Amino acid sequence: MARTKKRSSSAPAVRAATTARPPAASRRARIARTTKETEVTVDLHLDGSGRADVDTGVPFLNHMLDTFARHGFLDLTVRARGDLDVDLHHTVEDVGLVLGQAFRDALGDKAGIRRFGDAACPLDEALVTAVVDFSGRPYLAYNLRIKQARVGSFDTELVHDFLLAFANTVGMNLHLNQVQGRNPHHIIEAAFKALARAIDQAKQPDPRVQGVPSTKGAL
Ligand SMILES: [Mn+2]
Repeated sequence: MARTKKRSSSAPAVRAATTARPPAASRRARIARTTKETEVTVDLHLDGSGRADVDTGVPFLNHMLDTFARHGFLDLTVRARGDLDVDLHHTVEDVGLVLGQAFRDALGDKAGIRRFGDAACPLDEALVTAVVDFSGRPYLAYNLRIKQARVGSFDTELVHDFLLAFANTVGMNLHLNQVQGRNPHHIIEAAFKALARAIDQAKQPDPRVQGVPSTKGAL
């Protein structure tokens, strides 16, 4: 009998990145990733109705992902179990990572999509802008100026960690700028709404776009 090599529990159960990506005709993806710190599963449909079913064990993150799905017209299911007894960090960062992998897979080779998107969203006194480019070149310009360390039990600096993991694994350029704001819940929620609306633009098929929207021929 052939010996089968057992995957170690710390090895992520995800496919390695490839340079030439196939089209994702379904615009759906399902990614599961297990490490010694977290277990995360994401089901994503880019052409959804804004329906979210999110349980990460981190209530504020659940709230943000619910908002993100709603305003991004995504169907999104997220299940995460992490070592919250240590810190929220592993779980929040790994959800960002797996969500990004799901986007990357669901976008496929990005043929025929708009690629760029931008949005400005207010929430009471807060106003945040998001500009995205599914460029294949990961970059995050993070300019939220949140003075408070926490929203409830959620560490506000984890927003940066979440978005960095997300932008890196999608392979997207993301510029997030706080125009103004005082309340940290408002600032973060406005950021997630702006991100959702910008991504909704960028993921849209555009009949004028022939093939992959790049002079290089690949993204
Ligand atoms: Mn809220």
